[in-house]
Amino acid sequence: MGKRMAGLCGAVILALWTVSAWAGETHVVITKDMRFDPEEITIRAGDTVRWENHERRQFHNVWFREAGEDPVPYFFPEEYYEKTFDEPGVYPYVCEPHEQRGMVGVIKVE
Ligand SMILES: [Cu+2]
Repeated sequence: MGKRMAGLCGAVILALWTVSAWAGETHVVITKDMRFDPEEITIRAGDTVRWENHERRQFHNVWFREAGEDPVPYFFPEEYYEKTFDEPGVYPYVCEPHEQRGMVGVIKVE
């Protein structure tokens, strides 16, 4: 392999690594029967969580109240909400209308 070829390979590998490091993974949390499944999930910084509504009729939302955020709009059956976590930490959240029924969860970001 010539020097130029080796340099090109290195550039391609670096580019692929950069893209994959930047993209992160998407983790699914299902809302069904008035609970988050799983209730606790550990992800890496840069990953995304997608809450999918698998109910037949019931809407839900997620509210990171302790982080001082506003509740997100309700998502209905077959809809979802996505949020990317860039900073390591522990992020508890609730479903605003169903917190009293125990619909709570936590995202741990490493
Ligand atoms: Cu709910």
